[in-house]
Amino acid sequence: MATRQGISRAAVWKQIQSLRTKGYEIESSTRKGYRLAKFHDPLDADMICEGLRTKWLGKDLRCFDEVCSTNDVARSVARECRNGTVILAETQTQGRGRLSRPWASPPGGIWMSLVLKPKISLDRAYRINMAVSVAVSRSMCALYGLDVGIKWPNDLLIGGRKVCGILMEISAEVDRVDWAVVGLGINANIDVMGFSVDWRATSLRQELCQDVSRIDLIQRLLLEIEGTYHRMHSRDLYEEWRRRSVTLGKQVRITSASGDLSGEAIDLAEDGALLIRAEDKIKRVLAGDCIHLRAPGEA
Ligand code: BT5
Repeated sequence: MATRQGISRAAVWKQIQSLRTKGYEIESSTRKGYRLAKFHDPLDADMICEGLRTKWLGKDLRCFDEVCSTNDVARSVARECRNGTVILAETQTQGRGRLSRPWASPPGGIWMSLVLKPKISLDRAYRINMAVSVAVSRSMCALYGLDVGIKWPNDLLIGGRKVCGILMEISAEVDRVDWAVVGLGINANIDVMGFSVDWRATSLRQELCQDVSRIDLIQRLLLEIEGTYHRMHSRDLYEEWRRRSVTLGKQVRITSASGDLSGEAIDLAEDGALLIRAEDKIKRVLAGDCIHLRAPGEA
């Protein structure tokens, strides 16, 4: 190794030590050299930035070992940081979903928040959610050939199980958005066996029976999000979002502040609303929790 690199054996050893401190398990054997013992995929900002092909998203990218919530870290810097700043953490002690529900964030996942500063009014902000969910679905399909559907309003499912949740938090003036923090929780290389069965969760590890490179996935995600973000107001993006929906056509129950509503999800409107046929009336729902009900006979 030393000869090939044209450096001393001591220099090789020093590099190996530095990789070990980053968590790589490297075996050494006299005369044979070194061997990577186990696939390891650290969240390393330099490694992510090296192959990142975006123009602005992730140009300021900060990785932490442990935080309360990457959304909290992102919110605390949102005002002064540049558009497209990305916060990542190996684990979160208080990861959260909507309505402050807990979000399990063990090591191996991708717990990531983006600070975005779009020049849009608050009533167009749902388009950010659309852009991000389409980008996640596309990335996973392109990298792993997985069919990842969008469950209204903010989940990504594989075979009916949740692989990713999105939490968007916004600060706005009357007429414009100051910043939006978009938190993505992606179950990448984690075991979901210990999660409550009611969550109907899955992970990329579970679906693919192997671990993925989080670095490749993060780079791909950021590139796709930058692309869909620029097209967020296009008809095109809305149509793709609608096409990737797994809620359309399903019997659903929506729980929201205004009560429960059950019926058939018959359409998704351009403003992000879900249209439900219930008792022969069409109702529009803009926000709420959605449960896909199983049709009789469905597994
Ligand atoms: C969401 O909320 O799906 C949004 C989750 C966003 C998490 C990211 S991680 C990075 C950033 N920092 C944060 O603190 N948050 C964001 P919601 O639709 O409310 O779903 C929450 C529900 O999903 C919980 O009540 C559980 O039922 C379930 N759940 C919790 N952890 C899960 C996990 N890892 N995978 C799948 N389901 C989970």
